[in-house]
Amino acid sequence: MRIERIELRKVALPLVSPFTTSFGSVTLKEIGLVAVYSDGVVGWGECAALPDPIYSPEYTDGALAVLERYLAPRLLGRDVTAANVSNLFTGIVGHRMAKGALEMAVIDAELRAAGRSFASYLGVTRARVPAGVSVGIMDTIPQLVEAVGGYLAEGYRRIKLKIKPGWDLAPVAAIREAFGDEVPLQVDANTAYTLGDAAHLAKLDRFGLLLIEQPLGEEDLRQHALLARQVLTPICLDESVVSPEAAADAIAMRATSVINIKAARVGGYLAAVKVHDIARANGIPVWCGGMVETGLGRRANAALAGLPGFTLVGDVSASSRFYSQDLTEPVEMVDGHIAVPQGPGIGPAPLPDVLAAVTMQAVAL
Ligand code: NPG
Repeated sequence: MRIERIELRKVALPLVSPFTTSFGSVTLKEIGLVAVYSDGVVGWGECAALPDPIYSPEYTDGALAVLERYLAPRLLGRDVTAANVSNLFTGIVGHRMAKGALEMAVIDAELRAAGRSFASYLGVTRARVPAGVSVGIMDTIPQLVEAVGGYLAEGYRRIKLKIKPGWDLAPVAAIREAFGDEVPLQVDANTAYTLGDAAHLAKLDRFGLLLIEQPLGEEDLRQHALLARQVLTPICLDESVVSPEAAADAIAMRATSVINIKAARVGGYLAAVKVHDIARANGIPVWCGGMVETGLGRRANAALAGLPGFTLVGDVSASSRFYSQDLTEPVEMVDGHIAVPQGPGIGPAPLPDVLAAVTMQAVAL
């Protein structure tokens, strides 16, 4: 399809409550949006980067600048297919979230034009995926217990607790005590520890957690492999797995026995499928991570999570987990599950009124 026009927008959506991780709090999600115009259809892509470079080097304004100056010009006026978009970015180093957003918009446009769903494009036949929720660091343990109780009552099938030094053993113990050992529970440190904390992290073993996510630094693959020998709980990498190649290395080094797949982090949904395939071929279970996406990325994630290697419950939640007003029709949780969208494209487009109200800046190329 010929790419006639590309629009880049920055939108800002307030979160229902601050979301705090070991690297800071997010209260307002500033999101880069890409709209690709071709043959009478519009394809939408969402850039999952955060407003600040605290999770990865990318951030919303930086991603939009790279999209405008380097990535969009490579597609404009050309005939492209979703499958060859990433080849057109050859020579532009890094900026995977920006690249993934533009590729997502082309996938959406291509599928809308063909009247085909993203699930069918991925070969996904599951109609729904179980919903999991990521619970941020709170001021007090009673607050955390109340929040987790609320999510369990809503029907979430798995709880992930954010941890950091000083907020780890006690909150996990409190959740086990309040809700029992049967609740599928895991923790996410977002790189907050060092290998010197191995003995401390091993104290989490007694809680029967599904996994400890990204305890050490993004570049500490070798140290994760050493840590994995000192704790019984499976180690799961997130930040470290920035590409299919990084996934293959981490697996080969035994630095990880589970992988959190976030399409944005690895450069888009097609690279995410590659990570899935590598993990599956090596017997490594995967689950779908989230980046506080709007309905656009949230529905795309639900489809991705339908692939057969996604055997663990992901951070695939309802829009209401983060947004009182989503950009699209809200993603609903029914019976603890999120539907895999079956309509054309990645899912419903942004609601025009909402889009207009939350757009902070826009540029048309
Ligand atoms: O459900 O969308 C979601 C958020 C899940 O905890 C989540 N994401 O490190 O996995 C993470 C974390 C995150 C959130 C990372 C915001 C970066 C920013």
